[in-house]
Amino acid sequence: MRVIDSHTAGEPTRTIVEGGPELGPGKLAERAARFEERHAWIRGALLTEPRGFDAMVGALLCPPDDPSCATGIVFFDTAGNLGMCGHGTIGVAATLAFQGRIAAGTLRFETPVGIVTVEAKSANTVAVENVESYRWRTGATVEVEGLGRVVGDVAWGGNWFFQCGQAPLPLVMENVPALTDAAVRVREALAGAGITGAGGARVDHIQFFGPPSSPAADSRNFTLCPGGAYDRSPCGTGTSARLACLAADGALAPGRTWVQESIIGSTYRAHYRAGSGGGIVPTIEGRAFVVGETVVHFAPGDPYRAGIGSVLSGDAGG
Ligand code: PYC
Repeated sequence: MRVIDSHTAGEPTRTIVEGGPELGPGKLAERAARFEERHAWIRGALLTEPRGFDAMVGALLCPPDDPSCATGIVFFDTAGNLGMCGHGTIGVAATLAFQGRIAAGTLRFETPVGIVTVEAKSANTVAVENVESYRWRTGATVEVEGLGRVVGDVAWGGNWFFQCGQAPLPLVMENVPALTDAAVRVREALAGAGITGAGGARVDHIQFFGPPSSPAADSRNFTLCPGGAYDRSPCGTGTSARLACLAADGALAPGRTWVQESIIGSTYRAHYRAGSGGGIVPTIEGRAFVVGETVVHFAPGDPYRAGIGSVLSGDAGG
């Protein structure tokens, strides 16, 4: 298998460019489900030690259902598939540009939750018009052990988010372990209280928001991803969900630029237009850089070929 690694605003994407699994026929969402069920070992093999680390997001390029799309993409992290991934989309666009497979201009990528439009402004700067995003629940309240009453909004931006404007601690790097611990407890409390996204979907991304460190930014965030790592980028789908909440509150006008800062200080520029389904259609712009190309080997005698702690099964040959 051959992968190309990139980072978008500090957050890594590992794109499988050769030798990925054959997912069979069906709609992209069905093929993505098959990837999650039958090829789970690939998540462990590519995204955990000894080859990876748990902040990595993988991207599997697949034939799109819609012929107007340049590619289909299944995003995944160590916990499972992601619906959409903003930083990953920017990373895939930079990767395809690096390979000379796309030129500057506008194209479409298909994801299991919808088609996104990608404008490659240069080799490294990419704007993504995301799927329609919306607030699902306002002022959801949970009792969280050690934190007390926590109030936030549940919103969709291509993944499900709980967004809390009162961070339990200042949003600085020294507090990442404590913020991670707090966010994990919020996520468990939400699940325990039956607070979900549409159709009972698990809210698997937790975000705390606070004031930015740069005067050029509007807000800073900390994002807990489903696999348990924090997002080094400002989180593209999370920023989309944030814009949906700001729009619903009348706090951000269509077309106005919102600069979202991550916990490491990297930024996305974002704006939105009205969607056709009552939500908003956000555009997120960020920068990605290719950092490496690797041929990955799976030696049959290697007990950790699917990653430390991963179960060898299916086509991993275990
Ligand atoms: O940028 O949308 C995103 C994202 C989701 C999980 C990690 N990054």
